[in-house]
This record gives sequence, structure tokens and C-alpha cells, in this order.
Amino acid sequence: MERATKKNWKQIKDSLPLEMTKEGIEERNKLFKLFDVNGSGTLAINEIHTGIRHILKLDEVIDCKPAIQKAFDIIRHSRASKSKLKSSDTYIISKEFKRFLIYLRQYFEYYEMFDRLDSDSNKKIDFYEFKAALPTVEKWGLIVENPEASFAEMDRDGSGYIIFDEFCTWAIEKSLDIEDDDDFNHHEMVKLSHDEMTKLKFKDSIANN
Ligand SMILES: [Ca+2]
Ligand SMILES: [Ca+2]
Repeated sequence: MERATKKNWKQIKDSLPLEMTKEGIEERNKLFKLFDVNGSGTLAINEIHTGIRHILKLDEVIDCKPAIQKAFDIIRHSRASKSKLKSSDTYIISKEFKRFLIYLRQYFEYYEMFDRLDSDSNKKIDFYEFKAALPTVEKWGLIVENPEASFAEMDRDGSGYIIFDEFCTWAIEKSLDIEDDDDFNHHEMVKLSHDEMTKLKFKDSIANN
């Protein structure tokens, strides 16, 4: 897969209807119905992948799956306890679609950052790629004084490279913000839900032990 260009990223972001205007709401409802091929009123992850590929045509410019998965999981795991749906329900409903698109937009941004750091496009950031990209990271709002320590902090499982999931955790903690982005920023919202999800994961791992 070719590396996405800046123009592609703009196309990706522009294709998500997020506006709170009447038109925005209509566009979202329309999109939900197009995604929901069998009219069940729910979207499973495979319907979302298909919709993004065939309706938004985003898969032509980038393999977005990791970002889609993150947004989808956050929606499921941040459901309020009074919600009819549980985190184990593997679909989202139309009421959740706007939040899903907002997270998707934010995770596309993290994926864009990840993609820029991953110079050989093997979906992993190694230490040399990270070190070479420090001027870029600085433009995103973080001065890395000790690259070895920062890399070790990011590499939570100690595998020697950074995968997208590890990068997201770090980018959220450090409030990284892409330099040539528009003003759209739901960073705080993403951070809140991410914290929530981390807690849930932690609870899960306790329960499993
Ligand atoms: Ca790499
Ligand atoms: Ca790792």
C-alpha cells in the first residue's frame, strides 16, 4: 500500500460528516443507512469496513483498519452503565454513530502521525525511525529530551518497536497535535474515553488472572 499523502489525509478527514448543522445530521443519518446494508439498525465492524471502502472510498488511499478498530472499541467500552448496550455487544447503533465518527477522525490523526514516523511502512516504529523523526514530533508539540527514555516509555511491552496501539497511548498522554491540522480537535474527549478504556482493560486483566 502506498503511503498516504497530505492530500489523501485531507480527503479522509473531509469525508467524515461531523457538523452539528441540519445538513450534517442529515448526512450522518444517510451515511449510517448506507453502511447498514441489511437495515438492522446496527453496524458491526465488517459493515463499517465495507462502508468505508465502498461508500467513502477511503481504503483506496490508506489501510485505515487500525484506526477504525480503535474508534469502534472506544465506543463499545465507554458505554454508560445505564445504556441498553453492553461493551460486549459487537455493534454500534445510530445514536453512537456521531461519536464514532469523531473518534475515527481523531484516530485517523494518530494514524497519520504513526505513518509519518514509520518511514519504511512496516507498521512498526523502531528506535532509529523515532530518533530521525524528533524534529517532526517537536512540531506536534513535544520536545523529546531523552529519546531512549521516551522510546522505552512508549514501548510498553518491551518488544523493541512501537505498534499503533502503543503509539496512541503515548500520543494521547503527551497531547500530540498534528501541526498542519485544522481546528477540529476532540482531543479531550478522546483522552477521557481512552482513560476509561485503559481502566476497563486493567479490570479485565485482573478478572482473568
Ligand atoms: Ca518501521
Ligand atoms: Ca512494543
